[in-house]
Amino acid sequence: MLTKEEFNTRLAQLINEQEQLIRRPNPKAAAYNGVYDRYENPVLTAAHAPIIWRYDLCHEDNPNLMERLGVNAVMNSGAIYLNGKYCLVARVEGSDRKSFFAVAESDKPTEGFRFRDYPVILPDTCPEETNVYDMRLTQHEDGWIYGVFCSESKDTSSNDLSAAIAQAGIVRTKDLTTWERLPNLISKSPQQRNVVLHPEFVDGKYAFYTRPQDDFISTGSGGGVCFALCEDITNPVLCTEEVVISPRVYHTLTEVKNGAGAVPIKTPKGWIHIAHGVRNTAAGLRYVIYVFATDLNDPRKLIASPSGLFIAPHGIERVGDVSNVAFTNGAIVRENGEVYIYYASSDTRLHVASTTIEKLMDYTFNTPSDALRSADCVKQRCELIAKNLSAEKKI
Ligand code: M1P
Repeated sequence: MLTKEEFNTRLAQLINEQEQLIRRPNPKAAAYNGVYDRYENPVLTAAHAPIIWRYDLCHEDNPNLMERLGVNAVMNSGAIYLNGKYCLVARVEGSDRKSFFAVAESDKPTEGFRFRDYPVILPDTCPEETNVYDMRLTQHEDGWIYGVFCSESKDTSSNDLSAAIAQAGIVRTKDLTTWERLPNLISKSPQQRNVVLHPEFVDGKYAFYTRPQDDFISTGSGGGVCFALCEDITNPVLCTEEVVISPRVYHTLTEVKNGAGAVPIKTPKGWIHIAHGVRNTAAGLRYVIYVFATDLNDPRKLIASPSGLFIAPHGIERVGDVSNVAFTNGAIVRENGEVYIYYASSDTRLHVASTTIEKLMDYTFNTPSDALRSADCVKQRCELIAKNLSAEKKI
């Protein structure tokens, strides 16, 4: 048992260590690919979770200053620039495995993120809901900020204890403080995850990117990232077929599944989507981030598919609770064209990569598409080599 004095000293140490963590500078990492910059440190980790969320600070009740409610991971975050702050709505996973949402904000896009005192209090309208995670934040042209997230419940029709049902939950807010819960999205698919609301009306209707799936983990007959419309967001029933806009393709990084990530970014040449693709390996599923673009006037129409992965987990990012995962569900675009992509590694911590609209467009529209066969990929690469060698002769 700690004396009151020891208790206070230890607590002061905890507070000081966390302050240093939050205030530590986050320099750009040295690696270069011309597309984006990575940063040396994650922007949010479990250690950023406020001490008041985890410890009982009353010496009488907690004389050993024990952590009572641990936090296991901070990851997949929705992102928005609001009232002069970079705001992240992070997925915080308690050590009890239940996730919840919490707002962390900073004046800077790449460092200094600090959680608000309380997590997000979602209206508890779904008694069967066991877990919530991965909120996408859409600043919609109707004036609301929508949060679309995975609402997970036990599948009571199955004898399998781990059988679950994923649905798309919907909330809306103006300030990230007060949240109104709307009904879950109704689609023809038995399961939905990675659902994103498009920021503009399409044909006068709300538009969703969906990811139909037959099973909680396996997409089964689900063909990829889809697009569908909805008349009334307060009664969110999809009123058009879900059409595949970014398909799963054999022997590519989307073979097993894929899913929409950040809210699509509007550029002069099209909507740029930063999504995730999943392939299987002997070491389990590998999640990477990839990019595609759809038509400005018809976001159902795929207009660019740069080949290969955009962000893969690097170094320490490859290890965590679910290793070999890079996953994004939030990006912030500033008026000056800066873009900050918040991505999580291995379901454990959150990082940022920075780029610009100009570079994103260059990457999206000038990177060749996947040639789909080794022989054709070699041809593609030889063309590049030949071009470079002939340019070298001219220099
Ligand atoms: O564990 C990796 C990711 O798995 C899920 O993504 P998907 O539905 O595409 O398999 C999500 O649960 C996500 O939270 C998680 O990071």
